[in-house]
Amino acid sequence: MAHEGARDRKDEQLDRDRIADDDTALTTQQGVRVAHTDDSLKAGGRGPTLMEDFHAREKITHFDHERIPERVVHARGAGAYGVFRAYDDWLGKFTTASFLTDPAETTPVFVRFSTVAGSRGSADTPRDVRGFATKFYTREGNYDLVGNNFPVFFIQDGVKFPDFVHAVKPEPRNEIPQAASAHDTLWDFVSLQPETLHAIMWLMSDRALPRSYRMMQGFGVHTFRLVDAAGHGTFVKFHWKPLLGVHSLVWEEAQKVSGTDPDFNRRDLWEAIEAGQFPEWELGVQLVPEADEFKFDFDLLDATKLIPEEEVAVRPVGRLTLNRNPDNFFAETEQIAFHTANVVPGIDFTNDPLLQARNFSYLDTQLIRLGGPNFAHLPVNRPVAEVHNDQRDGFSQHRVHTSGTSYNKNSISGDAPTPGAERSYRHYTEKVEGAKIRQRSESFKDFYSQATLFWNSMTPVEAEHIVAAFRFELGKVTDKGIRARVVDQLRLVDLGLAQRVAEGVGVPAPAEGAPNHGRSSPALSQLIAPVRSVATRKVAVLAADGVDGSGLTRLVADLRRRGAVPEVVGLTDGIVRSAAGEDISVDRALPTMASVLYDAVAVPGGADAAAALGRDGRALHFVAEAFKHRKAVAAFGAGIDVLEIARVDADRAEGAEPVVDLGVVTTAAEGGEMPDAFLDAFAEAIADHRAWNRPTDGVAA
Ligand code: HDE
Repeated sequence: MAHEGARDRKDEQLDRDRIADDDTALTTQQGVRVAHTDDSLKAGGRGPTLMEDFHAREKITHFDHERIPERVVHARGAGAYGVFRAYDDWLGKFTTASFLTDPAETTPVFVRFSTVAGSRGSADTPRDVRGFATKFYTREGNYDLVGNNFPVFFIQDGVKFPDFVHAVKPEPRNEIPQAASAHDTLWDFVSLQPETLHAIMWLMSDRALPRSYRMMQGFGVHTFRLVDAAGHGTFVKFHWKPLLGVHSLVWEEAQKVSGTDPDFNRRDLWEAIEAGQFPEWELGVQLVPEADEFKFDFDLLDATKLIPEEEVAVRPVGRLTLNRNPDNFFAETEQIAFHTANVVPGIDFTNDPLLQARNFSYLDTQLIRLGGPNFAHLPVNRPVAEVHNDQRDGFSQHRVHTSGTSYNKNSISGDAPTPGAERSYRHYTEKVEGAKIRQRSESFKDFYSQATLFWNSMTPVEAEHIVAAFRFELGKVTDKGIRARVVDQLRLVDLGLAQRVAEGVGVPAPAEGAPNHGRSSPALSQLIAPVRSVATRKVAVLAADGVDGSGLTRLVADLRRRGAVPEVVGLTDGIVRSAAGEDISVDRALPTMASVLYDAVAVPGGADAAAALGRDGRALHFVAEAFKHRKAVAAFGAGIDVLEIARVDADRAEGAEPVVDLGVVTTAAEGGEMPDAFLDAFAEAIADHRAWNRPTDGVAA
């Protein structure tokens, strides 16, 4: 569904394939109208079914063939269309790719977000990397930036990818556990393959539990190359920065969300776009002149390394806005085919061995997934640029080529389609030499420094979460020898980390580790300089009969005005009657919801309502759980009593003057008496995302 004024070129192109079935007659695939589809054709009411029932056979046969292989990794995803626009022509000095340099150009895009390990029907919130794949339908052909929400990967050479994926996927004998890394094979692999450690630090961090696809960064991971008009190259790393900031769930919450709403991230993306709250990211670049290729203490071709932003700043170059949900999940989100080798003039590869393997794998995988070489004809994959070549035939050929030739050179068709036209893609001319050798470069062999850099850059809360994650994951590993080997590796990242993890998983704590280099990169922390915003945050406003209606209405209106998404959660569905006798519609019934599906909770005043909520175990659990997960909690008037019963342990207001303590915001005033400062303070607490200074019993870690 489109929500923005002008339609882009891709949207218009899709009109050719959109089929609306409203007000139509039921037909077979051949267009023959079907009279009746509830009974098969039989010899007598209770007799055998007849072969000649072409409708039943066609219907069932098609159904039998509805499934295609799911992606071998990144099987579960959600996607949306949008647009990309460059801010200015600043990058024009480095690349000829006009979609990155012409601010007058609007480039349609499709973005697919995904988890990696789980199968298509798994939940959205396991501890996992998230895919962030963008197809730019540029005027010069499709450009795919197939990235992740971590800037580094687990392995350095693509030939190890099948090993890594087999290790992280469910165990081969019983296919347990689904969508989880907490099992023996993954950690066995990690303990034996230390190049994984840097990405493993990210995987144990809050980055692996995004609150929303709209609130995570994206990274191209590899070093790519921009190429200017004269053919000169510049190394580039691509970054996506969400305008809403980077925010995560806490682990217990993520686990519970897997049950209460397995579609949590998918739904969130869909609903935000339907509501016109279009998610946005800035595209940023880190540029490195070729002359500086060897200036770093790591190799730019090593995808387990990042360039610290403090060393090379990220320059914003444009903005991505997702503004349209797909019409059909299968046709679009499932059938979209990304490929790292889909590049356009001005963008090229480097010799990163992981990238080189990907340039083979993505085309190969589509052949089995989409059943043949013509998947580029599928509506979602079709470029908006013109396509002409001599490739012919194959399963599901959609094009009716009218040319009398399908080879080059030819004299019959005027040598068309003709290679070498203006703006043809020309590979970057790189001089290479070397012996044919199966060997890892020495420059790739520091596996620990950047894992340490990441660890050193965490705030105490983030570090605590990492320790808890290691303890959880290794705690699920049945082989104690594997646990010990992982701890032994962590010793080389940071001794304190290794000791804290060891203590939790019943293996001897190491006494000595490698010296910590002491360097940090504040940009790696989510909490040092967070983007604070109330926009799109979901707030549960608990209500029961006798609620302070004017206070509730004021609170809800105020949250909406600030861009938040308040929902009145009643003990049952329908309406609640306020103390003054007005009817207030309930948006959600408590038994269908859980605090883990909200960013904050508010308990309005009204003595009878507060008494009813205070007697309801679910309502009390809702409030207590939100408090435990360090979310913003507000109460006014008699609503404060509910906090008391739910054992929300923070100072509470006794008069109208608002009190803010540990992210708990209260005022004793109700209705029109409620001070604006109370509403302001609640909004501030929500914008904080969590009250990190609130003590917890370890559950929020
Ligand atoms: Fe992928 N990856 N990958 N990957 N990857 C696939 O392609 C592969 C890697 C990423 O939403 C597959 O169409 C190899 C890094 C995303 O459709 C497959 C290697 C990064 C998606 C494949 C890597 C990614 C995929 C499975 C090591 C981050 C989902 C289905 C050499 C920069 C795209 C498919 C979507 C999907 C192979 C490593 C990101 C099998 C061989 C590094 C976001 O081709």
